[in-house]
Amino acid sequence: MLTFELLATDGLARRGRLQLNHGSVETPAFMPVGTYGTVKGVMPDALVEMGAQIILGNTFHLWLRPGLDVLRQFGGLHRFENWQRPILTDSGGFQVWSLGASAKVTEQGVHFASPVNGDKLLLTPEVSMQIQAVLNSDVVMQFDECTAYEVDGRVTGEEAARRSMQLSLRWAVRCRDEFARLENPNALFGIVQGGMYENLRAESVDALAELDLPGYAIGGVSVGEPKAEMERIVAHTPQRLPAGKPRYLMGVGTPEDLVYGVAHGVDLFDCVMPTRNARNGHLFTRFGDLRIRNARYKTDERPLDSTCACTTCRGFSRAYLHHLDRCGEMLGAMLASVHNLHYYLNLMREVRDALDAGEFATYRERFAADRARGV
Ligand code: PRF
Ligand code: ZN
Repeated sequence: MLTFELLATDGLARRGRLQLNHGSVETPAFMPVGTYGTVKGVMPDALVEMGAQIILGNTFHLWLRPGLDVLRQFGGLHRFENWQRPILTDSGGFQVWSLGASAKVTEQGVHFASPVNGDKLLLTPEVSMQIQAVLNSDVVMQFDECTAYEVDGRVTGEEAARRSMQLSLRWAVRCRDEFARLENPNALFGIVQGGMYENLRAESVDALAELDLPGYAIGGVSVGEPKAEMERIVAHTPQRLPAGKPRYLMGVGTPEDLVYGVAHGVDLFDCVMPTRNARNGHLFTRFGDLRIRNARYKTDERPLDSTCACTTCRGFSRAYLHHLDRCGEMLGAMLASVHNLHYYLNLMREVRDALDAGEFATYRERFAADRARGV
């Protein structure tokens, strides 16, 4: 079950509310990534406290470990990972694709060797739907092929991008049929592909809209292309999707990318950046990014961000976080992950408030000026 309500618009930007089986999601929203059934380094109650409304899981990883028997025993992913709010799962298409040469794509699906034990596996649209039904994900993503930006330094040409996009469309139909056969009570989202070609993106949008799915994602961006290319696609595609349905930009991005996406009609985002960068000492703040490893923070008693209300900023100094990072202490990665996720979730909260107040354009200018100020 899924309903999507548009509460306000400002230019192409939208303020909405998504109703899913495990609860509602105020949009625009950022979804923390929990690949293996854990948002790395962050407890579920901390996610709730910082305002996470929905988190991700990955079909591919959870299929390999712990496997379907354990997940079936727990009645799905929610009880297994102790997360009661909505979950969206990616279909495995992108994750298998990320294995690169060791994966072989055919009409049937993707053949690959398990990176865990070397077993020969075949992931198909049907298998992906079956796994995501066992997970009981609130939002199920179609199985797709993410078109590479370039292979061996050569940008993917239009004909190759078209074949890949059309394969994803045929897989979307198979996903819809299998999802219906399984009588899955959740929501299936289609994924727009088409590489860097606006005509192909438009064809993909039109064909997916015909399937009348409850939501749509934009895939195949943030795959190594120049920033200007990503922005060109994000300026083109979201506004062409059905207005009454949620739009999800997959795997994007920096704080600036999120605000740009909202301005062009995107409702949902996910990205490993806040958690992955946290583990590498890269912190996001209202006044720009900060590398906690830098010697200048050795004696700095200030919090990471004086305007941040997160647990980390309320109790810990830059000097302490610098120390933990230098020593490789796990608490350092945990505190940094809490802060970065809080920053992303709060950014989306501020964007929603600005849209509610009809002040998104002003907010966008202040956001850019603040971020350029420097920490
Ligand atoms: N397809 C799927 N998942 C994804 C992507 C995609 O194209 C991307 C691209 N940025 C991230 N995650 N299924
Ligand atoms: Zn903070």
